[in-house]
Amino acid sequence: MTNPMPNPAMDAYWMPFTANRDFKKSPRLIASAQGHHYISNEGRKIYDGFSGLWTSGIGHCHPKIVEAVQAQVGQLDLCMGFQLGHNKAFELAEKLTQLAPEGLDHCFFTNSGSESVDTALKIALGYHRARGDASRTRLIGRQRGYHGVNFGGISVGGIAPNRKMYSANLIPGVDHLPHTHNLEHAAFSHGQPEWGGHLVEELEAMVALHDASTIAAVIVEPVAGSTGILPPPVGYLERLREICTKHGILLIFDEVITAFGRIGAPFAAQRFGVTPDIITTAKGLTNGVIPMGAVLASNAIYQAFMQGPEQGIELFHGYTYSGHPVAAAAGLATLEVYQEEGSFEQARELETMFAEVIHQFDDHPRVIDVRNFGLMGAIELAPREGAPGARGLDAHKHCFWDEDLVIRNGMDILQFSPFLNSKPDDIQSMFDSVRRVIDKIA
Ligand code: PXG
Ligand code: PLP
Repeated sequence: MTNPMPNPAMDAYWMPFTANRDFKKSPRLIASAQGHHYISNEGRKIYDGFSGLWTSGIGHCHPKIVEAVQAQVGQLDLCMGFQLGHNKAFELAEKLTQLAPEGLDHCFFTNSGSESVDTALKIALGYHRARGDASRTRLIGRQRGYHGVNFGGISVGGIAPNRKMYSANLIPGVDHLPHTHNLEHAAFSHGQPEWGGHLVEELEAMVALHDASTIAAVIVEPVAGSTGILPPPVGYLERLREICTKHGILLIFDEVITAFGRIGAPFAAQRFGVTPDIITTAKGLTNGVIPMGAVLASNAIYQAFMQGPEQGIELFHGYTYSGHPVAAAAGLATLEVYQEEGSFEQARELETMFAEVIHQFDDHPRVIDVRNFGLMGAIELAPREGAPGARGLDAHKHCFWDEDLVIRNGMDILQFSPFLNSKPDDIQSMFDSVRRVIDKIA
């Protein structure tokens, strides 16, 4: 135990995606972090089973990233990013496109996954228009998809509570493919389910209904994350690529979670051998240290915009902090560490052990499904009668208070995002803790 840090006044801060009133009664506050642990305000050392929020795959306060950020902030804190630039943003774009699947040669910087998604949707719409194909305006997402919280992202997203307050104001002309989760046919699948590949054919039905000439893009998470880990059924992504190519529809992979080693490769696109036209990223780009996102686009897309008078702005879009120097420095240091430490390979090696340990819950009486891919895993608990989500939140709280462990719950789905460089023993003891907790909570 280290010295306790007093808790602050709680009232003013409106917390994101949090039960504010419940939280403030018994706050779970973090004072510092190092490597694989948090230190709570009361001085407990707590294992982080979620790598931040899918963000910090190589651990907290990695010395190389900390040093790069400290040096940068004293050298160039900010430079105007519109009509002015600085080396590190260009260097990071180069490095990132080298890491990306072949053909994704251009990089637009944002500050978050939500901004990456809205940027990608705008680029997709703009691309068709720039090519004189302006009737391609329809966007297709997927049920249960999470694409951040901005208006574009919630429109193509498929999570009801994120949408319902704004249902009259979502962007028009959006359809949703069916999600791929099925307890009857695919519960307890190890990795990619055998069942469900046929669901992608719904896209052909949408093309038949609307005509391909009206459809701009399809956006999916290669492995759906936030909704509770839904790996793509065998053959699904390959067929999705085929249908999109056949009909001139752009394919966007939202890789905010799946990029940077989370599934044992730089990008999910490479792991699955399916190359989209656009990839959105954030989170692991800087190991979560400084907010930053990036949209990677194919050369064909970039070139479609590079027309007209050379002094004209080609894309009327950008954020004050696009390519921020401190974020870029963090990104460069992070990519270097991934390479030096072999983080993506480390993750790939851990995934078999992770799968074995998480599937030890398959026969637990309170568990209705266990899903995994790479270092993404979910244990779905049976909901309590009349109180959906209560059992999951209880599990999160008991892990925190009784087991010194942070896990995440989305309703009754417990989610795990272990560090890329986890020690196998730590993964085992995390699940020992989880078992004690779900054995004892009602
Ligand atoms: N797209 C995807 C696929 C994401 O997972 C976003 C966009 C939005 O990123 P920002 O940086 O705007 O939050 C995300 C973010 C969870 C959880 O519990 C997942 C996310 C965010 C918060 C919680 O799984 N993903
Ligand atoms: N609102 C106002 C009044 C602004 O001036 C700006 C940017 O200049 C924004 C919103 C957008 O902010 P950001 O570029 O950080 O997304």
